[in-house]
Amino acid sequence: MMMMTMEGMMDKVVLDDIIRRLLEGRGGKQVQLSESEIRQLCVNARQIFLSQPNLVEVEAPIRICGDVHGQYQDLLRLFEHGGYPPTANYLFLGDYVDRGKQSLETICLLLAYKIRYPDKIHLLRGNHEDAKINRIYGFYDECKRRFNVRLWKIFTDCFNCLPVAALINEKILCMHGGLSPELENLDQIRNISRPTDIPDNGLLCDLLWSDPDANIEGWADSDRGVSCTFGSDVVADFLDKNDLDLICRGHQVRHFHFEHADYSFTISRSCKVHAIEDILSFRFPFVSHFYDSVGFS
Ligand SMILES: [Mn+2]
Repeated sequence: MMMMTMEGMMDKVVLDDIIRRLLEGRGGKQVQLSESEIRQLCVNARQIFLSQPNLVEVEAPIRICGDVHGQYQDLLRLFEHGGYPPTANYLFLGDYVDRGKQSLETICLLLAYKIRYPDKIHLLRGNHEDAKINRIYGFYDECKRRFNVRLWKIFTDCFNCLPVAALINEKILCMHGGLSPELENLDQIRNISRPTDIPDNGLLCDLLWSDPDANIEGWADSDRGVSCTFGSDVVADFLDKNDLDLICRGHQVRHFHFEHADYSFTISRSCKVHAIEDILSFRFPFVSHFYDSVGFS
């Protein structure tokens, strides 16, 4: 519906052709879209991000995916496993670019799906969807090598409009990093204005950068040198005050696998340890599937 009311949206046929070519990258082949196609993906996706709230509200069943970091083959395997859009709903928790070899294919496929199926796939912002960071960790170099710096700047304009959090069934709060000492209620997230870069401190910074730490109480400084860490007491208190069941986040490497009568899922790079019992008591088809990836995100 939205597609018809928005001006300058790419045609379905054009999008489907872009998606088809990107999917031909299975097996490691580089897929080189044209600069103008990528620019259009960025401009159209930006428009859709801004038309949807900064706290995206979605319903289960939905597949939640952690950091992809330019590992395009992993992204394709993830869709292979979980179903290509629009056959399943997806929520990605950010960090699409940097570190891996194919940030461009990764972000282009995700943006193309977002434009094609705006209500079936949601992309949250990670701390790497920020010019200060992806200037250093690989994305800038890939844009410059395969296209030019102008295109990297167009991506920056798009990333500055990504939403920062999602709420599933009004009970599960999802974001890339974690909680913030400034965060008291969800309206504060809804009210963060866009476009914006990611500041060095404060609410938006924490949502994209903070980490849980099971060994502390309250808040502590982060070894990352940015934002902070928080204890399980902070999580319990926040969930209680906001009538939530769970916080689901990416940003760190984690490997869990467990199965349950109602669902089976593997989580790496996502979901805080504290929450596992909560997930087990939360009965709906919930799949979060990832593949091994590199280090700290
Ligand atoms: Mn991260």
